[in-house]
Order: sequence, then structure tokens, then C-alpha cells
Amino acid sequence: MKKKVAVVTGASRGLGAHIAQVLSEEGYVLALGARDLESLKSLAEELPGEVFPLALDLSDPGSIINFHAAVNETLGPIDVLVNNAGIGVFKRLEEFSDHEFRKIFAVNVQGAWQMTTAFLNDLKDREGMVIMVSSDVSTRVFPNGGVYCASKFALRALTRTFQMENPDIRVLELRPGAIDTYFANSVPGAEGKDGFLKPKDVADTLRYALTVPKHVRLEELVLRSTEQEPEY
Ligand code: NJP
Repeated sequence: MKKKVAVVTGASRGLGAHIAQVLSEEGYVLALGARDLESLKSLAEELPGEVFPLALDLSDPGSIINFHAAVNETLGPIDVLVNNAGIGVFKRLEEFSDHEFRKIFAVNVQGAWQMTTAFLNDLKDREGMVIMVSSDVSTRVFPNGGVYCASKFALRALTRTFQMENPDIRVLELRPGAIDTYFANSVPGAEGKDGFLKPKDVADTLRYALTVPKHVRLEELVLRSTEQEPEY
């Protein structure tokens, strides 16, 4: 029987590295993508299963084409795609440069769209699952968060459209609140992050999502630390 194969973007650190850990423990052969190939290689050495670290820059369409070709050639069709990579810059809307705005949308929105499109036929053949890591802010906004929130609203729209257009696969929007990672130039364990989710909390939620029976479609999962205010 063919082994289950999963792709994780943004696996070089933070949440993506924890998701890779979970998938590896669950017996998936992994293709991990990010720009920092050295960190991916170090992670691959620590994980229990078979892991292929590959360079991937989601802001470069050519890099996604090369990544997909390399995965296809080495591992064949995939069962799970985790579009985890994402970036955030937080400031007032009028302070954004054209470059910053485009970069956020290139990585968080267009990159996830192109990755999903590239692997779509595989995923359909194998009745696979796509996990879009968006955010608890994919339905609300806050001052200084406008561009990031807009990118996650857009990702939510893509998630739902992919699902409606492709009933053979399951597409989950995973919506974590604040997580203690390297996000937006922060450092794990830094002051003020005590009340954040740990990346393992989110990765373990994804572990659960992978175990539900095939006739169950989890459409979205929102999780926040109990230290964070509930927002609906
Ligand atoms: O962030 P971080 P998280 N091409 O900075 C990669 C969402 N989220 O783990 O390329 C390819 O530790 C980067 O790799 P590298 C968030 O929006 C977070 O927290 O080597 N990959 C690294 O592996 C995102 O979707 C919070 O630099 C690129 C990874 O992305 C997801 O959680 C709250 C790339 C980022 O790791 C994981 O973020 C929330 C590119 N061009 C949602 N650019 C939170 N942390 O508080 C970056 O609601 N990456």
C-alpha cells in the first residue's frame, strides 16, 4: 500500500515545524517547504519518519512550480496539503509601502492558491485534505491589522471556494488566535506572550482533524488561548 504523503509550507520554524512533527508521528512521508533550507534539513534529521526538505518561496510562482515538480517526481501524489506559511506586518494602512502590501498578499493568499491549484488533481485522486492555516482574524479587523486581516479574509474566501468547487476533497480553515512563534519578528517565550497558544496546541488540533472519518468534513476550527478575549 502506498504510504500517506503530506506537504507542509512554512515548516522551517514556528507552527509549521510542529505540524511537521505531528504528521511525521502520524506516519506521513513529508515534503517540507520554506526559504530557509538549512532549518528544514535540521528538522528533517530530528523527525521520526521519511522527510524531504525542499526550498520554496511562496512569493515566487516559479519556485512553487519547481517545488510541485520535485514533490511529484520524488513522492508521487499527495494526500494532505498544509498551507501554513504566512507573514504579518502590523501598522496603519497608510503606512504600508506597495511592496509590503503585495508581499503579504503574495505569500498569504496567492501562494496558498497556487499551491492548492498545483496539487489539486492529486488531492482529488486520493480524496485528500487541504488545511489552510488562516487566523481568528479572518472574520474581524483591528487597528494596525488591516492588511494582515484582509489577507486572511481573502484566504477564507479561497478556502470556501476550493471546497465548493471540489466536493471530492475536504478543505479545512484552521483559525488559531495568537501563537507563541517567530511570527511578525517575535521570539518564542518573549515578554507578554505567556497567554498565547503554544504551537503544539494548534498542531495537536490538526492531528485531531486528520483522524475524523472520511464522511466528516471539518469546515473550520477556531481556537484561542483562554487568556485571549473571546470574539465572535
Ligand atoms: O509564524 P513564523 P507562525 N515562502 O514566523 C514561512 C498564522 N497565524 O508559525 O521561508 C515560503 O514562526 C517561514 O519560513 P522561511 C500565520 O499567519 C499565526 O506563527 O524559511 N515560506 C516560516 O517557516 C501563518 O499562516 C499567529 O522564512 C515562507 C513560516 O512561514 C501560520 O500561522 C496567529 C515565506 C512562518 O513562521 C504560521 O505562522 C494567527 C515565503 N515567502 C495566525 N515567508 C501567531 N503566531 O500569533 C514566510 O492568528 N514563510
